[in-house]
Amino acid sequence: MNAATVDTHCPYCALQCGMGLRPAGPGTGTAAGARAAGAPAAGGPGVEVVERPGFPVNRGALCGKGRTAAELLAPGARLTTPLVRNTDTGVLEPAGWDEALDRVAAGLRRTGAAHGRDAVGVFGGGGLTNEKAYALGKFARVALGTSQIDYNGRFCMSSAAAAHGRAFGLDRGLPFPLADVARTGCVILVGSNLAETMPPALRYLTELRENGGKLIVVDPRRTRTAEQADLHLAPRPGTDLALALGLLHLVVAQGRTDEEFIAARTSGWAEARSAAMAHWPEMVERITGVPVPQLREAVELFCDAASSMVLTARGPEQQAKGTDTVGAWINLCLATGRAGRELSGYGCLTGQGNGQGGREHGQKADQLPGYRKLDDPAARRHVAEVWGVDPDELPGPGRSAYELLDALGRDVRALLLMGSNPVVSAPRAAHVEERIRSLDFLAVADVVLSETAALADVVLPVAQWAEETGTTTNLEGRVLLRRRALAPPPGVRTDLEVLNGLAARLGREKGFPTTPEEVFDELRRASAGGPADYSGITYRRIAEEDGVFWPCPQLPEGGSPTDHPGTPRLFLDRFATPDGRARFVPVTHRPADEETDDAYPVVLTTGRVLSQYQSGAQTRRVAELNAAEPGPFVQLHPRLAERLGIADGEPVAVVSRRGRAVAPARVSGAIRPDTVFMPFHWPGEGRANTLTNPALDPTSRMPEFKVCAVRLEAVRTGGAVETVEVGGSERNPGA
Ligand SMILES: Nc1nc2c(c(=O)[nH]1)N[C@H]1C(S)=C(S)[C@@H](COP(=O)(O)OP(=O)(O)OC[C@H]3O[C@@H](n4cnc5c(=O)[nH]c(N)nc54)[C@H](O)[C@@H]3O)O[C@H]1N2
Ligand SMILES: Nc1nc2c(c(=O)[nH]1)N[C@H]1C(S)=C(S)[C@@H](COP(=O)(O)OP(=O)(O)OC[C@H]3O[C@@H](n4cnc5c(=O)[nH]c(N)nc54)[C@H](O)[C@@H]3O)O[C@H]1N2
Ligand code: SF4
Ligand SMILES: [Mo]
Repeated sequence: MNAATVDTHCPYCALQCGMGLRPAGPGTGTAAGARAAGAPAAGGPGVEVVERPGFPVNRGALCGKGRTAAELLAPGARLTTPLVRNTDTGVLEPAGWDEALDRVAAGLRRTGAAHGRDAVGVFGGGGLTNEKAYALGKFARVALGTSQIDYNGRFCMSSAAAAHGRAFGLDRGLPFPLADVARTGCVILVGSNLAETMPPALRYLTELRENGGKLIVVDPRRTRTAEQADLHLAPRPGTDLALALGLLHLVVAQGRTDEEFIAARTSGWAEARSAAMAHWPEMVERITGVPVPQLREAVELFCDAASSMVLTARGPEQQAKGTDTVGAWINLCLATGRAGRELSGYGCLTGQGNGQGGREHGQKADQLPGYRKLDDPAARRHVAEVWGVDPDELPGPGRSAYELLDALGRDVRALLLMGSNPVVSAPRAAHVEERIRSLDFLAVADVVLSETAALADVVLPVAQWAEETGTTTNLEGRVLLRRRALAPPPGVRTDLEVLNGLAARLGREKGFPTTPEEVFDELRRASAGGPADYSGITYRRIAEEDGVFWPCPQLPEGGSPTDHPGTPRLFLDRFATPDGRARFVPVTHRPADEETDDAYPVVLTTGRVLSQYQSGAQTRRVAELNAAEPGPFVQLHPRLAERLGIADGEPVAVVSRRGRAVAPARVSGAIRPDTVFMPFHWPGEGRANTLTNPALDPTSRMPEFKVCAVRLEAVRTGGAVETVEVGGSERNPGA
């Protein structure tokens, strides 16, 4: 690697793969010249992505998204000037930065003055760096004085976060480095399609099996990940809670609990035990469709291993009972002594680039930096002092993401949005889109003209990952440094500069620095003493140590800031609860918010494909990725397709109580016959979120993205629609 190569990390998912960026001439760079149709080719990206084999998490490997990430840096592929809506013509027109920021400040101020501070909302994203997430939360509470801030991480891992907090007293996605996965004895991977969503991580599962370990995958589809498994359980979507309870029932019935561990390190077992005992294996088979012998086999593999892990992702979490579902999997770990020990434990595979750090530093509705609670008087005092404000000035907790979007145009009448594209990614998206259109004022900071930015009154073009320095915290809780490798094109500013400019216009000249390291140093002080303590972490240390795991407090008196080693493994001595014991939570199965019936006899579940990322705002603009997965589809079983008279590739309409979406059928034996799957990366006719159910988990406020009831209609050429009755009686997948 030559001296000009800058070590940094991928802009996309929570694996935060290490990569290098090397200067490239104009018109060159990764897959240069292959930009999405319609994007003017005005100069190349300036840098190209190269491998960084020394970084331990991905050891040089990158997926196609990471490999092509530099494409969007090209000036012709992204926004390079602010856009302001002409009030006469209704058209977005190029404008100068002063005019754009004046318009945003005026729009936010006007709404606050007319309707109260809480009529102004802020919506953030788990892709924002720690510095940005911190500054955005502070901006909402201090510069706007509003309680109405939340972010897309609510749609992501909030159920696992809530369950973590309840059971362990602390929420860090993985309580151990990812590499530990290769050395444990058995992994149950629940609702994660790692092979497509974090491809370089698949090697740890491969190594696990090479080392003699066992892999169990729980997914209603036989995914590329499930194909690697020793045992694949394919439950009906929305029934993971019953499945986990059924396994725990068998553990107890077979006398495979770890009584010593339960007595020494946990509380609440008696209640959780009796709740689980109500879930007989035969009943669980009826609810989930997973045959009892497979349940028994899973228990054997899990308990026979000397150490084992349960890892969950969005499958079991994005349910209106996601918190209880994760709680049930944690109970299984606790009852078998598979937690708080080397190579054993429960972990959540966090999703977005800064999904972990983004949920720690204050862009969440109920939260202050350092994973502190907004309703805790001591937390308010500490953070108010760092911010130089009166604790009484800080607003209280606000609405959760969907509730905030649902309130737009009514209680919340102006919105500043940074790092999300809810027109595509929010549940019941047609309704959300209508709410966004009804706003008095919308400002969006983005790198491209996303579907949501296209509705804004003002669009602010911001710098991208390679053009600014900042930290992210990956799925392991490892704090990483992304380094600036090149300057943004003229006309582009950073998110921190946007917040600084707006704060100044709102009367806060001070307190919103634009230098990332200055923001990080303030974040360190704000987080000091909190659950996610970053005070001992510095940019220099991160660079020297391949990242630092939080908590990493700054040691007092006599110690130097570099003294604390960071915490790769949590809970080995005690859990983070007041008494140090992990808490069992007694949970029982309940049905999905929307069960199938005669009118809507099929289950719809949703998720991701390898080559597109999230709302697709970025990856749909990268030609190589778009060519690999150009559009939406409906994955359905051959028996279901046959009954509909649908051939592979023909359009099929999916109808739910929220709306109707049309996309080509992808006929495949790799899905249950009672279930269809749609990826959610596209807007328009094939938008999966037109269909999804915004029913919320009572604790985490997570929407039920992973299960709703639909019916299918064959779309005949000529436009005529034929509704075909399809029963939901078949249970066993791919059998
Ligand atoms: N290529 C790509 N990679 C990504 C992303 C992306 O958009 N594209 N996004 C990133 C982000 S933010 C996230 S959150 C992660 C998500 O990563 P994953 O959680 O792996 O992704 P999903 O495809 O949403 O869901 C995983 C699996 O859950 C299954 N599933 C559906 N319903 C159920 C159910 O009821 N129970 C169970 N057990 N399984 C079910 C689906 O069939 C799917 O295979 O990926 C990250 N990485
Ligand atoms: N049906 C269904 N819906 C889902 C899910 C599902 O599984 N099924 N998954 C949910 C999950 S887990 C997630 S995480 C959400 C994600 O969905 P979104 O919140 O829509 O996420 P992205 O598409 O990543 O949107 C990020 C936007 O911010 C821009 N951006 C990127 N970096 C920056 C930056 O540094 N600053 C600024 N200002 N902008 C930036 C991007 O260009 C993009 O327009 O979708 C959720 N929606
Ligand atoms: S796995 Fe995630 S972090 Fe790694 S290259 Fe792909 S998108 Fe980037
Ligand atoms: Mo996510």
